[in-house]
Amino acid sequence: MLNYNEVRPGGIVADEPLEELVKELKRSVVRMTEAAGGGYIAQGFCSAEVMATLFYRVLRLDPHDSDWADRDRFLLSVGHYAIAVYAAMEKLGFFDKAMLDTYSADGSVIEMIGSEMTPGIEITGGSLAQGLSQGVGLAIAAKLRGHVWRTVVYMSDGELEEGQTWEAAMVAGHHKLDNLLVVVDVNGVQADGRIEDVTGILPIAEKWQAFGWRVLEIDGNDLQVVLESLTGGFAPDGRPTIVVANTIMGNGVSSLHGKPDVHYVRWTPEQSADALREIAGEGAEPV
Ligand SMILES: Cc1ncc(C[n+]2csc(CCOP(=O)(O)OP(=O)(O)O)c2C)c(N)n1
Repeated sequence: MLNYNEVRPGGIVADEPLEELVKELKRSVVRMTEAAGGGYIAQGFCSAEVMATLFYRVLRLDPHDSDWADRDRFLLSVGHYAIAVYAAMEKLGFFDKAMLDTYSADGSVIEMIGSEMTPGIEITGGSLAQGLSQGVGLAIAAKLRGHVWRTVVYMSDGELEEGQTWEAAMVAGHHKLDNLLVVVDVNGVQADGRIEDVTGILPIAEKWQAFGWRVLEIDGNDLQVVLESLTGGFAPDGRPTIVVANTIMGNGVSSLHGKPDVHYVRWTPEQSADALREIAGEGAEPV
């Protein structure tokens, strides 16, 4: 049996400390929202540790790689988290830094919701809960065709409220897709309020286990824990893996903490300047 963790070790910015890469990613998130006057800021910050780890330590995704057809497949199911993905992809050389300033602008290929128009984005993610089905298809295809690339699907707890997710989960367990890794961001809220007030999804781990998955439940904002979990993310025993990453909405930006209405944020230049100070370790402490 293949060990998919060994198939693609390391990342292409492996020499740069991950802590610094996380800060850089967050600064790029702020830059995008400064130009646009707002955006999915809280999501950019709650997912920063996971996205940095995936793009800089796990995925084989090099836009200059001549072996592009054999890249890992990263599927952003929850399309509005694209802000963090763009930040990571720019660093990897998918597009110029100046393009970050066009986030969500008319005609820009880095749209507010990730779509296949953007270099490196595999699927259009705006209609939520479709990414896992697509990922299952890609993982099955890799096995049928004898490819060693892996499929990683990033999704959110809001998508666990949708039926399509569970059909795909059942199929993945049935086919023992050990080349499939899902990370689900669990920040406890969706567009209409608290997840548990809209449609309860607890317990999460037990549901996936019942569908034949290996489940790792972690603090998704603890960089060391995230790194350990994701670099060993593929199960050695034939099961698909889901990493349940518990996160804090707007993590590290104190003006966003604990607010019920930060799904989409507009902010002032002063607020974004405050956020940059907090990233640099000045000002309020993260919760
Ligand atoms: C199929 C579908 N249903 C509903 C929506 C509307 N919608 C957009 S974002 C969102 C919240 C999703 O929850 P989550 O991604 O957990 O929110 P966040 O982490 O951003 O708080 C919803 C319901 C959608 N885009 N697609």
